Amino acid sequence: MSLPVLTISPEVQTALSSNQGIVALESTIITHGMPYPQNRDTAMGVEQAVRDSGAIPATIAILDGQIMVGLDEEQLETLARSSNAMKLSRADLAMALARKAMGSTTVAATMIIAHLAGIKVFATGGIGGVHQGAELSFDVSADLQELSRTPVSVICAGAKAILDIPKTLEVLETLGVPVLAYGQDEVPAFWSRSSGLAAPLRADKVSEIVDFLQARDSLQISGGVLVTNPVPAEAEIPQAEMQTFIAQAIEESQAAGISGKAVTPWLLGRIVEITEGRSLVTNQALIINNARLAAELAVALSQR
Ligand code: PSU
Ligand code: MN
Repeated sequence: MSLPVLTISPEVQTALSSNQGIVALESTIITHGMPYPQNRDTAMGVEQAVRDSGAIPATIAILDGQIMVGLDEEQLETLARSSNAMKLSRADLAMALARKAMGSTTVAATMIIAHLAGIKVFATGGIGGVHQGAELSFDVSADLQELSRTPVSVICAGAKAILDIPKTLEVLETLGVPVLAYGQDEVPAFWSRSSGLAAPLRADKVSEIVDFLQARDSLQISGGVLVTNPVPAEAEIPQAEMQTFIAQAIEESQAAGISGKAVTPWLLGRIVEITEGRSLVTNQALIINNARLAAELAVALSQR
């Protein structure tokens, strides 16, 4: 048995050995979450936001079967332009290595690699969860299981409102995953600040999250933590407005027979079209907002 060799960029390597704050970033949002060139611009903007807040970004992806932890600009461009990257989760991550393929990592796969690299904080847009109609389709993202087992703190803007948020919260509770809302009582709903659902836990300051993580460690409770950070007010699309767009997209996806891994990318793409790009602007704003909070957390953790 040998560990898969990680190709860690020089910058991330230096940050690891000098105990600087590092923020892992996923790549499925680049290959399957946004169109080109907004995907590239967002990825670069997110990296910049991490730097501006004093941490080092580590975007994770598979290139030619190599696990990359930290991408340079050219590698990011290659990924952003690609149309054949595999969307990788826990189940298929190893196949991209075996085939020496190009692949992007979902929340689940990014957590696995971040943990292998020794990175404790990860920023994304929204996690996968329980899909609407899951009682028939059984479509529940592998992200939820991963949160229960892999010790990485994931900063997101809540579960995407294309999901069944109450069921997603129930499954997270069953799996023992703490869900914190940052600065408010409600769990945010990705494009919207409110979901109408009370968050199980709340934190108002980064230091409170650090205290919570340290208390968990002292109890030897392993697994991930989900911090949900509401989209900035000026960029949000209110839930009532979003609901009609989402319902239309889901209805169309069912009529078109979309299933499996294709569901999330298809819905996100269709919602960008239906909202004439407005959802994309919101998506960019929320992920940058999450990158900032993640960087603050990574820096605070490295200082304790
Ligand atoms: N949030 C976004 N865009 C995305 C995703 C989340 O705004 O592309 C991706 C994440 O990588 C997440 C994945 O892990 O969708 C979930 O896919 P699935 O539902 O197939 O597990
Ligand atoms: Mn699924």
